[in-house]
Amino acid sequence: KMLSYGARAGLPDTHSLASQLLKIMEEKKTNLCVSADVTSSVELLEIAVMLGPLICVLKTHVDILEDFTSDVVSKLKELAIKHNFLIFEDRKFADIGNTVKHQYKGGLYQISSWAHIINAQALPGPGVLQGLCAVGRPLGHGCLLIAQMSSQGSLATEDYTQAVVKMAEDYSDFVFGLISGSKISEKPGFVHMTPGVQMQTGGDGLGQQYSTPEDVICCKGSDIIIVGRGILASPDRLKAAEEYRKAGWEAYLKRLAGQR
Ligand code: UP6
Repeated sequence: KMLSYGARAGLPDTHSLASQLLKIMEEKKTNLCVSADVTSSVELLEIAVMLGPLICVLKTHVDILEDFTSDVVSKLKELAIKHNFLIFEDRKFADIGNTVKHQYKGGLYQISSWAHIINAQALPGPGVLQGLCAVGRPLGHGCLLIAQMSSQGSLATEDYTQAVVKMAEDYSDFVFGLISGSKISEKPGFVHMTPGVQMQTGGDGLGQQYSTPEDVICCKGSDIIIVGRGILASPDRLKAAEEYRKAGWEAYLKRLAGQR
């Protein structure tokens, strides 16, 4: 039997950040993460203001901002509190523990001071998590391990993916879920987040491959849809985001009802 987001939030071995996220999803009736892939800070904040009420997570790539300042991320933090969403910096850490520790805590972006969620490639082995955990765990932050990618020809296949799931489960004091195309861990507290989502299947000419919200949530059993250009490229971003929220939520209800 499939458990609701709310029920999974209350399981004893669910990571506290996963609990917080699952509760937000249940409360706001949303499994939508918007990928705010823009190069201007004003536009990033506009997205957070406008779409904040509709999302559970705001995903950023702060290193593509042309005008990054610490002020932008403090405003983002305020908006996250106001609208009750989490901030996910999609940094995809992929180096030895000592290096990622510095990349997470320091430099220009000081990611650990504002992002609730980060992610990492498993390729370097557990050291990448040990380094990130040393910085993020005392702050109550959490990490998603990348078990699969949405891009064509991804080398993260079968055995690799299985090894990532094991690594994630072994480090569940800091890792609270996975980036994947479908539900691949049986741990009920784990959150699966899936990028490469649009209303129509297809691609972008640079290797991206799209699945629909219905397929990702209802058929593949993932928990959260990550949508960038499906919303950002729309002339009416608010309307588009509401369509994705609704599609994602209805797919979840359909799966809960066991229609598939
Ligand atoms: N992303 C993927 N695929 C992955 C991992 N991450 O697309 O396997 C990220 C991209 C981008 C977003 O870096 O920020 O998700 C997808 O954007 P899109 O919806 O505009 O294609």
